[in-house]
Amino acid sequence: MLNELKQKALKEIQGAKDLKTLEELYRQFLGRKGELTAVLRSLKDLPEKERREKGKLANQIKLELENIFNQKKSEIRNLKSEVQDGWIDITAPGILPALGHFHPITKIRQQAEEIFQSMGFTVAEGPEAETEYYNFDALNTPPEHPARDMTDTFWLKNKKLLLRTHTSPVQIRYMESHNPPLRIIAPGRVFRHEATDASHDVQFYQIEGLMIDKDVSAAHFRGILQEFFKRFFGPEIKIRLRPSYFPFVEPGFEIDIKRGKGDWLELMGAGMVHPNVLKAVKYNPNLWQGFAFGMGLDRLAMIKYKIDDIRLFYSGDLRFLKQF
Ligand code: FA5
Repeated sequence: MLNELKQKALKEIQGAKDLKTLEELYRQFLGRKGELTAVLRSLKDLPEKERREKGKLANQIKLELENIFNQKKSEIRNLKSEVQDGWIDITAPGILPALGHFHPITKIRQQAEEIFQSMGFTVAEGPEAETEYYNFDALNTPPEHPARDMTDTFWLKNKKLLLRTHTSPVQIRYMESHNPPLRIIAPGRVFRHEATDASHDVQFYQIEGLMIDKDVSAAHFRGILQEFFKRFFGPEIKIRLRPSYFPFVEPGFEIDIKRGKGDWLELMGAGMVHPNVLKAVKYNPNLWQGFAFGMGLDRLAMIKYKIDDIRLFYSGDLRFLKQF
């Protein structure tokens, strides 16, 4: 009888494919209420001789089975993954692979592009290393012009190129190769050799805007601007236009924005395209007119995400970047 029990146990243990089944088998044979345990318990009621013989055999079988159990257990464990055990704990929290994501400035750029594109603007681009002609001269800013000192320029070693100080040169490049009417935005990186503070960095992003048509007025500009801000920020945004000066526009404005109870922050320069700029690209200023603007993308992001120091965007600090 004991040998039959042993054969049965051995067969079933060998057939076990996962730890759970193995545990159940252990309980069935060797557990507190197990079949072999029951035999061992019943020994005390047997006459001494029989008890000794049967006891010896039962203990031997017990040891044998325990060894087999342990062997089988490590065998199954060596099958590596739980998937191979045929048992997956679907309630266990998974380990997510670390996913990258867009930089906050990229997100803001994409959102702004989408809004302008829906208003009929196409996206244009220009080089970051620019010539003096596109960055200054064609924008009505000849070498002796005092406005050249408005921004401190990084000149490249050969002195033939500079790092563009604004995205306005893209206006010229685009108008040179396209006929009016046109509507473009030109997002991109710009560089200025100046001291940094909470709202100024030596490299930052702008979005240039340009619309040229037969009768475009400052009222069109205001309308486009209001629509953009309403869609970008929602209704709680306030806009303030101040008269200002840029050589490539006349009249010129600066636009500040304020969100909720926050402070006013200068966001962009803008104005009606100067006739000299139109002449530089061989457009007839008596026929064509338009507006242009240059918006600080970082400043837009600062207001949207309530960031009080622009330098955080380029700090490479993952604790900061992971929030977006
Ligand atoms: C210009 O760069 C003009 N090209 C804008 C323009 C375009 C005027 C077309 C008229 C027509 P300004 O230097 O003010 O203008 O810069 C424009 C915006 O860039 C600022 O309003 C501000 O939002 C952002 N900006 C300027 N300097 C910095 C800086 N150091 N760090 C971060 N953002 C800056």
